[in-house]
Amino acid sequence: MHNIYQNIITSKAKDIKLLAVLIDPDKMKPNQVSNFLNKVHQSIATHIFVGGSNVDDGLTDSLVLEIKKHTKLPVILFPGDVIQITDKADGILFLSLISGRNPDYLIGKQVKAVSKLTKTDLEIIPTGYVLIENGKETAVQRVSETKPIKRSELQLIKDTTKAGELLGMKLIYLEAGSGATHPIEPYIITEVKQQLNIPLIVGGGIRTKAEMESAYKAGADLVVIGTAFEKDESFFNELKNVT
Ligand code: 1GP
Repeated sequence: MHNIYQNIITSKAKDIKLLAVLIDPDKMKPNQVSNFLNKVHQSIATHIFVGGSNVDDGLTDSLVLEIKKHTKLPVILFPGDVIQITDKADGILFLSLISGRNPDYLIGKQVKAVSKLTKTDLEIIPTGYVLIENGKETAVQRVSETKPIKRSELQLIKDTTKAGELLGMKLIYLEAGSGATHPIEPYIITEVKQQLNIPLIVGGGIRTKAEMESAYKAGADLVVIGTAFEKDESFFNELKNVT
């Protein structure tokens, strides 16, 4: 029995902020995992997300197996495609790209995933995935062939995230895209947060502790950071767990 979602809900209720470190199987080799996770464990990170937009078949499975050997943190798949599903993880964000209008990423890939998912013990967490433009084309945009919502379309962003909640999704993920030039603006996070009851994940382009904290302050319950750690592992020093 997993309790990943319940723990997120409990943390939200207690206003304990969560941090997921995103590992892209395309960018990390199994022999780098142990060293990387040592740094993760000294930081305030609470979750490991694993996923990417362009990952070859089989890579995720072997990488997650290695990650699980070295951590007790929950390992959650954040898959860009059905081939990234592996039973070696603890859970999966079962994403629907609700900001886009590509039926494949709204429901098609989810249907294809079912035969794999039902053979696993993964905790499946339905997640409304909302891509917001950040000034340059991101991998999600390219791969999914969808348009992000413009930052200026605040009402559309709010209505899209609320529609996800009303459809029964358990999390909303506000995404600027991996390596985004700038993170989602705090006022957007706040506006979205104010009308949501479910937990809010924010990621994409967060490179400093200040940006992370401003996302939390604006209302993010869980922040996701990938590129900043890939580029410079000393960033973990800024996020040391001092307790
Ligand atoms: C990408 O939100 C995640 O899907 C993390 O983005 O790699 O820019 O931290 P970064």
